[in-house]
Amino acid sequence: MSDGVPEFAVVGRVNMGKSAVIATLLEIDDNEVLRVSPMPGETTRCQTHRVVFGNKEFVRFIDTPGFSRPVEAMRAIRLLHGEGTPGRDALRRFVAAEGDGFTDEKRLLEPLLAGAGVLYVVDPGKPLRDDFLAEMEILRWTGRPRLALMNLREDAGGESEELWREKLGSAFNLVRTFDAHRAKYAQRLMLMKALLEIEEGHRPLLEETISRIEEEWDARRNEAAEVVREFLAEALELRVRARIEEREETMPTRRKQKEDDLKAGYFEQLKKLERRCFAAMLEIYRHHLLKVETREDAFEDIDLESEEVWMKWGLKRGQLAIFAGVTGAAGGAIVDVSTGGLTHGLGTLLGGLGAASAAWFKGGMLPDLKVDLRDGVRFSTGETKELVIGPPGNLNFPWILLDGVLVRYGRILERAHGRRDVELLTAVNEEGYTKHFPPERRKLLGRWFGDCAKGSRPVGRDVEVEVLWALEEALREVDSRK
Ligand SMILES: Nc1nc2c(ncn2[C@@H]2O[C@H](COP(=O)(O)OP(=O)(O)OP(=O)(O)O)[C@@H](O)[C@H]2O)c(=O)[nH]1
Ligand SMILES: [Mg+2]
Repeated sequence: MSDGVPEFAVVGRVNMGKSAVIATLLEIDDNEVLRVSPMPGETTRCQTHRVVFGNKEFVRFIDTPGFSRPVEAMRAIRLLHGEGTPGRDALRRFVAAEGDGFTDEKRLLEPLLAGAGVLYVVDPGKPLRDDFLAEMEILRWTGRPRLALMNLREDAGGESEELWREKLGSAFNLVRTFDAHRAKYAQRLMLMKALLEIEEGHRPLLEETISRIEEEWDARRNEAAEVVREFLAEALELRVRARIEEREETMPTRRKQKEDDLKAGYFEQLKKLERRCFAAMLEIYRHHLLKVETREDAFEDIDLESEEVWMKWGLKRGQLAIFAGVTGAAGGAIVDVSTGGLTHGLGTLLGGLGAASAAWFKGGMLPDLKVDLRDGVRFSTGETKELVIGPPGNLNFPWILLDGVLVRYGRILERAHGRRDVELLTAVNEEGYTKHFPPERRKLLGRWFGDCAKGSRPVGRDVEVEVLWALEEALREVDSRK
């Protein structure tokens, strides 16, 4: 550590999840960069992973090969040392000795002898045997600050966990739990803070690391909010047009065909916008193994009265309570017939909502949810006969879009980078978030949705910033609720 950058060597038995811990902590989901694998003995050499902000290096984590013969190694070191407790000198001689076969142990001890702190990873689901005690003993002899991490697996627990905690408590400065497959931002931050506790000598740099991590997390949320805002605006402004000839217009089947094609085209575009939004979010949060669902059929039939369709959207029907919340927000918003030819879109509905929401409150019944897309299909009044399809006339539509995004945002934040399985970014019948929005936010967004849907997204910077903040706040809530 001659250059003053704090180092921590992640050590432990083979296959304990050492590499997975680093991968999750540093958000590395690429096996080419950091190999996590069910094959024991996967990491055979020390590999350094650096935390860098700007051009400055803040802290290093060294992935090491696991202990493979700890009991024998302990004996060999004792033998080298003779009477009393071995220390760094004995360990140095052990590492320098040749021909005794303790390749893994020597490699993992090297960074510790060079001054790295110890991050000892165990799987508390494993029985605590003598060989683990030998590992702890050898690590104690290094005299380096030591943090033990219990990499709790989903199915772990029980007595052995308590036993582990007790033993680790006496041999380490600090014991923490950390599930490499499920740890989220809060746990990662906790782990960084734990390093600060054991490595007092590097306090300023580690404190700066923590605040950089926090700042970056906020910056990402801000960026994500912007992605969401642009997605919602584009989705609500989306219009798909097709020309229709006079004779087609008079033939019901032809006309129907035209409308159906238009509808399909509209949803195709909507899907594209949605996919782009999720892809951008995955990039912001550095995920490559989470894949945007193709949702081939998700939009096809948008009859929101069917439970099945709700499930397809990944949302619970309870979502709909939001309906009541937006009333009065955009009173009187009416689509200009001469511009888009859209006479019965979302904008119009926003104006005449009082009675419906009152009924919703009183009777606890569901408001009329049917999205009749044909409401949006109208002849434009210009020279060319044109069919235009715009956002579904249902007032819930933007809220459903937003909930779909928020639920998936939650799923993105939940995914640990230490996992190596490919996963689809889906939502499975989840509670949404928008119905818990405070009235002010609903009102602000409701009005903005209405404007966007009318095709008159506010140009003022103030509104855009307010909307961004509102969305950021919503994302923050997802982060703290998950
Ligand atoms: N379920 C679950 N599996 C985990 C967890 N951590 C690691 N694993 C799995 O355990 C296996 C070993 O993980 P690695 O991170 O490669 O373990 P390692 O300690 O680096 O192993 P070596 O490099 O071989 O010493 C992989 O299949 C991981 O996916 C966890 O928290 N939960
Ligand atoms: Mg490894």
